[in-house]
Amino acid sequence: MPESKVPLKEVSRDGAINQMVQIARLEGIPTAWDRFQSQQPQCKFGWTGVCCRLCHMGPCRITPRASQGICGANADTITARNLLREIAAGTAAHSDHGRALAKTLKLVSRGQGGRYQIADPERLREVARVFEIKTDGREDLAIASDVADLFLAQFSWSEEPNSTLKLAPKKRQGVWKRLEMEPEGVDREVVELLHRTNMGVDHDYRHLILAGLKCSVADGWVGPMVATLVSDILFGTPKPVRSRVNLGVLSAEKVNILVHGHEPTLSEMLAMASQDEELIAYAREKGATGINLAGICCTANEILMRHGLPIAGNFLQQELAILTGAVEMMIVDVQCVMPSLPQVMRCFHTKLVSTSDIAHMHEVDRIKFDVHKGYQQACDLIRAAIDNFPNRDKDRVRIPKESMDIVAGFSNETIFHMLGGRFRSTFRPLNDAIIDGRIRGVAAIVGCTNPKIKVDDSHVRLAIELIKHNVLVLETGCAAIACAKAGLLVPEAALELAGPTLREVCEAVGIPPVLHMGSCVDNSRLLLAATNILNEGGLGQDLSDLPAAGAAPEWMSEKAVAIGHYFVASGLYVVLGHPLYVEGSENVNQLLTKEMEGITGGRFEWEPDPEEAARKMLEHIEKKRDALGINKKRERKLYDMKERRELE
Ligand code: CUV
Ligand code: SF4
Repeated sequence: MPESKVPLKEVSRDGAINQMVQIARLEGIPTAWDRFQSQQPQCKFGWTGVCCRLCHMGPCRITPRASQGICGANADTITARNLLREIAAGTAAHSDHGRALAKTLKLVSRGQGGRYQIADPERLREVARVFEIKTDGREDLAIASDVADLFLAQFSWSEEPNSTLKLAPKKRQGVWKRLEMEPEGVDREVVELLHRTNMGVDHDYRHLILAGLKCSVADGWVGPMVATLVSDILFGTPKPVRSRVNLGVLSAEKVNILVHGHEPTLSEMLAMASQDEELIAYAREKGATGINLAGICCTANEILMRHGLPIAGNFLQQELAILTGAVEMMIVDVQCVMPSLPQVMRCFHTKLVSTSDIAHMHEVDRIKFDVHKGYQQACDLIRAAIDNFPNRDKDRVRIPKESMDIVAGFSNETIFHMLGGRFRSTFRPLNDAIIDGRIRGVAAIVGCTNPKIKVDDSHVRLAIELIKHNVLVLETGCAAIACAKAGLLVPEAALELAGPTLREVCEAVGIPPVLHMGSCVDNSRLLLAATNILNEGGLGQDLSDLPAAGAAPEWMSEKAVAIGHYFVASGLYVVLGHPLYVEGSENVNQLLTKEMEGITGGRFEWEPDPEEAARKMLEHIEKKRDALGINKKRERKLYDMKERRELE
């Protein structure tokens, strides 16, 4: 169990965060770090996963003098069951997001989508073809209707494994079949986990963990996959865009509106409405110079990728954004929205509006979002935000100066295009670079920020260490925002930090060494990127053969638990910056961190030190390179690697 250290002054490597936390303390407005402190010491039983309250004979906990709960469940059963419930919750969250988008696509196909339309017909047809939906001679809307039906059918039970699994490499599909790990509907898998973990059902920790992995496959390869594909169809497939990131993007003169949460549906309309001439004129009437729409967390990533709109911050900056005193309105929907926001809001003029039927906050305004009226609702919200501008107390505005350039929007389609150059779309140059060792491998850094860790610090140090050793880094979610704030997502600056051969490749193609691939649901893009590399040839048959590794150094969400599991179920090596709540069971811990490699080909590792995490990921990557035989011809280079390590 790691010690929870309480950072007081330097809670983050980001100066904007430190500055705002100090201001909050001076003004007596509590933030996550203060509450973190008042939670110390955090419950040891919770930390190690051995507290059970699955039935009302309990709550029970495993202690040196009580090795079983009242029903006889031991530490293995209890930690495994608790873990499964986290996976189920994370999967449920992602899948609701995917389903909401598929429903919107269905409405659009019926002509009931209001201002929503098929923004990327080419992507629609490409997706339809993958799923053997007829496209020739058919209207976009007819195709969209079939695609939406197919996607909506992925959630409920079907007799067949989920259709979207076929996006995975053939060999991996075979592994899932052999392990009986093919999901048959996302809802079904979530329900089954809840059933299995109900008092008195599944008690074998191995059997439980494998079920958890099956559900996680329904997460990664189904729910978020649907979310990403439909977002691309409805809102456009991301292309590289330049923008800015950090609290400094807030404007002292403009009406600041923040979107925060996850579903991109309403934020798309807000992005459109924020350009409306009439509304901009209205903002001027109220004394502002314009409208500044920016984002927090994953909604931010969505509007950044597709509209180049700025990002105000990642997860732990949500309270701090309001604390700048410059935010007229924060519009939230679902997931990662802290319940503390109304309390911070009340200290300022900021209006908080919740927009999801399933996410209310006490005494907070809400609207009932309606796809059909989406654009009108967006206009109304912006108007209300403008009306709030005169209430801003200019003397209490303190916007940190920090803001950084960022290039984002690296969808697979874009990477194909950039790598292939003018003549054809292909991943070949990337594979060649990996095979000849100029790029050692590919690493994904994903996930949240967490007050247990100096905010952003592990993300940034891990990324720097990896690119220094010629590993191409792919990022999503708050990890991408963290590295963006540190300047790693601008080609120029970051290339200085990259190893010489990675730099050479990136310069030739014109990409940064750290690629922003989107929001958390876009971790599906990471799975597809890995699959594309594999399909390009020369690097094995299965995802577990790839010189690749994943990490979530500062994660906090149950969604991250599900994500970690689907990476492992896909055969990948995943390093978490702090362990899952399983350390109370030696067996479960061993299964996840050691034995799993012999089952799915992937496994977990817990490693709080980012440089050490990088070293372990590199070691894994070199191990895979050795197994592929691509290190043989390069004895000299391999020797250099070893030599370098010895020197360190
Ligand atoms: Ni969905 S899940 S804190 S916003 S990455 Fe950010 Fe990303 Fe974690 Fe949440
Ligand atoms: Fe205790 Fe067993 Fe009930 Fe859990 S399920 S609370 S261990 S009696």
